[in-house]
Amino acid sequence: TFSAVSRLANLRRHLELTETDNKVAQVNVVGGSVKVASEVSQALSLGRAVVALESTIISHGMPYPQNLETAIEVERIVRENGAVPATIAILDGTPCVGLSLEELKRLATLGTSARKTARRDIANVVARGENGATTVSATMFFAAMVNIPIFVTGGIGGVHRHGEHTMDISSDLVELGKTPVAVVCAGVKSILDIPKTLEYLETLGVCTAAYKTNEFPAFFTESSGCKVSCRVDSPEDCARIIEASFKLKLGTGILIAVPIPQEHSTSGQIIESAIHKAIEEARENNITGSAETPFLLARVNDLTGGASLAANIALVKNNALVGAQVAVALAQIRK
Ligand code: PSU
Ligand code: MN
Repeated sequence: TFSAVSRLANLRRHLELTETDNKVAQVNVVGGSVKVASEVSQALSLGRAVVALESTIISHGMPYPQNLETAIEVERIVRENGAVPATIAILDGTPCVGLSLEELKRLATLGTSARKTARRDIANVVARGENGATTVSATMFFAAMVNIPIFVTGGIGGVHRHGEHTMDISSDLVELGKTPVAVVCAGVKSILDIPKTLEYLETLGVCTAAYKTNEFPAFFTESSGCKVSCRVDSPEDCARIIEASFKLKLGTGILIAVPIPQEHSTSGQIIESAIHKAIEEARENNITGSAETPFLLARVNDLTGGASLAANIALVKNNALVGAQVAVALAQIRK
């Protein structure tokens, strides 16, 4: 009976997925509905672990060819740890969940000529049949649409420094406030205002957990000096919180912040001064809005002679490992 019940539950999930697809088709999305790779839809219908991955990190977050190498490597790590990877992007106007190697290559070589697509850009990119690399907010939107509960990235957007004047607050935070997906990241970069980012997440009701630490990590370094209210110490710990949040239909996302592995965090001080310089340059050149984050990432990488890129790659891979373990633990609970 137990397996019959779980088969029924899986069938229900499958039906929900099909229904979602129909709904998309009904609203007449130009270029058809959301395309879900068969490996991904099969895993979802069987209740197996799936990990969503974003694509702005490929197009705008890293240079070619390291972006492609990292994307492939991250998918491999997810697989090696028992989950199915689903990289999300909009290709020729069609939102795709799960990309082929060819599609990953296309996105990696398009680089910044793919449009950086946050939630506000989705309709525009789809209607025009463009190529859109999805940020955390847009990736969460599509992951939730097809019932993928876990999503791995490097860093999320946050409240920018002086955000209280510029109102530059990433839509990633707002999405976390209203979309039930658990996001595994390495915290937020100190190009942003970390204390204000945490305040804003609290306001939005987002459970912000730190993995095996009491402090929120600062992307390139293990700690930010900011304490979190939730510490998690294992993938199972994370999975139980995610399941509780989903069962209660809280509706919010969950942030799981995993510190960069210690052996890669040594260059933190050098990176910090590069960040200060890059922020000054952005101000001098009047670079604001959605162009700011990609500009800062590229400048910090130049100024550190590639050290920040190496750290970025290391932490993304570590997040993929943890995210896959959490996805597997969650699938186990739901069986
Ligand atoms: N932080 C990184 N690397 C990235 C990004 C942020 O360390 O690639 C990308 C993510 O896609 C994130 C987006 O969702 O930048 C946030 O952009 P903005 O600050 O414009 O909201
Ligand atoms: Mn912004």
